[in-house]
Amino acid sequence: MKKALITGITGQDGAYLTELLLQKGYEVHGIKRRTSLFNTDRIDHLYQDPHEPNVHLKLHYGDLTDSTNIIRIIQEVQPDEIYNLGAMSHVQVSFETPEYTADVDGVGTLRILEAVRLLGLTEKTRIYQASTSELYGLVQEIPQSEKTPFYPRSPYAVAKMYAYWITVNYREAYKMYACNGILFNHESPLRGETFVTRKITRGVAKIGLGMQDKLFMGNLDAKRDWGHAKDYVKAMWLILQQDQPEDYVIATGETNTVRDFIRLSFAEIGVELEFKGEGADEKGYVKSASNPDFRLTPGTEVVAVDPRYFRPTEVDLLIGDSTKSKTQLGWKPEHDLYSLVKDMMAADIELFRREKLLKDAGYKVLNQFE
Ligand code: NDP
Ligand code: GDR
Repeated sequence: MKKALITGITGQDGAYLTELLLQKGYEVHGIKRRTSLFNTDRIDHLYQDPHEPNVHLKLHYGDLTDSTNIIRIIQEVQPDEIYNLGAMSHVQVSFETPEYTADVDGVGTLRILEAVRLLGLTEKTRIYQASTSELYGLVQEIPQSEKTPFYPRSPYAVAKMYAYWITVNYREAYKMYACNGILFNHESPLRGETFVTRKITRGVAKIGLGMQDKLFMGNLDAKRDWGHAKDYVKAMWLILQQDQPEDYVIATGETNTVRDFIRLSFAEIGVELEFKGEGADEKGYVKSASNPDFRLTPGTEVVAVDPRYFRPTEVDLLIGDSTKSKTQLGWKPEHDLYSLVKDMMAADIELFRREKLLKDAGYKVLNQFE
């Protein structure tokens, strides 16, 4: 039975990857951080009571800033594959916490590679590094491929650039099977609530159900190549199953604006939007509403721009060329933007329908201070 170790197992990708690897018969080990409240919601359905026999999912407390912890866990687990998904992954937050981001996202990767080397596991353990389309930053070329030069535009991207190159360097210096998956944005119903897609689908579901008035957004012109996380974790696994370690771009090859994503999300509740104004003054209004389950009046303002969400330096346009992964890995996404939006909207409508039902029935959120 193969053993995999996943850093960032409690995140969006960690959860889907765990599901995939368990299905493939792996013993999966994950590193989770100690938090004051439970942080394992996304993998609770996969959790196995450690008192039961044949437990295939095991969690270890740890942190990418703690070398000795990383070394000990890798020594204990002796993994065949490590998926380094742990990161402070929010681009805007990285402007607020640049040093911490460099430590976790940059040096954290070095800690993993160095632990594998120190423990004499260079021939046994294959390493996947969660690299990102944010490396491309300021547009140098479109579409962006493995050969496109990098121009990172945030502390997050700069930290990930270190991680990218240290992975390449350890591969070349110590003949390690260490690879970068340069993944473009990928989303799902498990996406963190402050990333743009999930913020939109949650907001639109709540607006439709009469639980929120308006969405306050940042740059509506930003263009992203959005895929589904379920498809992208399959690529991570494929990258570690090849004869030779190489780096791969994983993307859909389609790009859309944030405004397009908002439009498509509102369309899921039967609302057609019209946008008026420009930049910080742009607003979105209900043009027509056709679904009687979601009552919205034409003319209502439901989207406004709040410059608070603008970034000091923005990545304007991402669109990936994943020809290499299609031909070499045989990877192909099953979802397109429409099915992604559908999946996310259905999940958030369900989530807030339940919340509304409880509220309407007189249940309040439990608050021990009341
Ligand atoms: P999430 O933000 O959903 O998950 C990040 C994970 O990292 C969480 O499990 C988090 O733990 C953990 N983590 C954060 N800080 C530390 C730390 N100091 N030590 C150990 N673990 C830590 O990210 P995604 O699942 O979306 O992304 C996975 C990886 O892929 C990340 O590295 C991200 O940068 C990268 N990536 C993501 C893309 C995307 O579009 N989703 C695209 C390209 C790359 P906790 O739950 O406790 O916060
Ligand atoms: P990104 O994702 O920065 O691409 O990083 P995010 O969803 O945060 O932003 C995408 C684009 O939308 C614009 N935007 C807003 N973003 C947020 N979060 N909130 C808003 O209100 C808003 N309004 C407009 C942003 O300016 C940006 O242009 C994600 C992360 O998962 C990274 O970890 C990963 O490496 C990259 O994707 C690929």
